[in-house]
Amino acid sequence: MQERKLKHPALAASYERIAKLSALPLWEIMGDVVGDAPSPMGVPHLWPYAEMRALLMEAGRQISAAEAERRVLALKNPALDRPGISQTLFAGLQLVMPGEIAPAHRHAAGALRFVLESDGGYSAVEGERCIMRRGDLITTPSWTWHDHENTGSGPLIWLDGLDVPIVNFFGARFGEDHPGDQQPILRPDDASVARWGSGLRPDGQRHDHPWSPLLSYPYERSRAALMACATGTPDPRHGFRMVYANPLDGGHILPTIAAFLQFLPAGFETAPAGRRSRSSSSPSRARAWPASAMSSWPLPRTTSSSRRTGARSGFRRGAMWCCSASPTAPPSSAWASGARRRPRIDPGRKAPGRSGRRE
Ligand code: 1HN
Repeated sequence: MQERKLKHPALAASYERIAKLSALPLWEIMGDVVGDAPSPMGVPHLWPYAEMRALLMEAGRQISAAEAERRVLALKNPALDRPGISQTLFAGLQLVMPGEIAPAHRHAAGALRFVLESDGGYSAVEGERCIMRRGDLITTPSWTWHDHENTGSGPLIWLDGLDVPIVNFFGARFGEDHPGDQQPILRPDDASVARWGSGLRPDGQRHDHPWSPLLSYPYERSRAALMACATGTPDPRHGFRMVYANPLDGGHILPTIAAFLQFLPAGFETAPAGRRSRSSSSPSRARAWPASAMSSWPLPRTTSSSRRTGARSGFRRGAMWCCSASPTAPPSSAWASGARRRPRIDPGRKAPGRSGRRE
């Protein structure tokens, strides 16, 4: 109160007494409380994949997945004082080397994985392996057991997106380790895709959760859908964009995180985000895009950069990014900070039907 210019300086003495009771006169600070425009604290930023990947691979030589628990390079928005690409969204690049397991745990934070490199591997979520192929989107809803394994011969790398900042804002940071390095597998691989991902649903089965029952959105299908729908004039700001949807209600994949698959044809330049289409009159944006501009695959992007120029950026491709919506309910059990991990390796334990793992 003291530093700011008061609207009613004559009331300063009262303000002092109000402050002594740890209270504030709202009429002096109304603009700060309700504001007249959104004021995100993050700034647009680009993390170059080639350089990030080199450091991730270096970490792969320095620390094992088991030792790290999660070998993740967490992205930090330069304008924020903690990990997170925005006020509401954590993102990181995760590496699992051939034969490695990232051990099973669960936590209040929900997650998505967008697979960048895979030669074989999966993320097991609540008793089901979601096979990780390049471009696949996999979710880990709040409080579901999850562990990852690289069953291939090359690095397994993906982009993690978590609602950690939202969960922490609500003081709901819970987590728990599974007693084994891997959880028991209860259903066939990619069971959620068979059960919920074909326009049918298992008759008589309910899905009483605030997230999509689909845990995996295989890229082969998503890309085919996007390309089939990418006809006519692209949206001036988003290009051709589709929402990863909950097949039951059309909602987003998770209560706190939405995901989109976006295609910007070669040469297409987006109009500034957040502004109404001044640009829709631009001839370059008003035209339909030929099939020849529709090759290549969408890549993930996590910045809020207003300019995405496929042709100039060198990857004539689309983009995917994520945003946060509303919070999830906190789970029931706690993951005490500090001394918490189970004994790391249980040598007597083996996952069913698997061998040759390095640990
Ligand atoms: C986590 O559990 C994973 O399970 C990845 O793969 C990133 C970032 C913050 C907190 C927990 C994972 C994470 C994380």
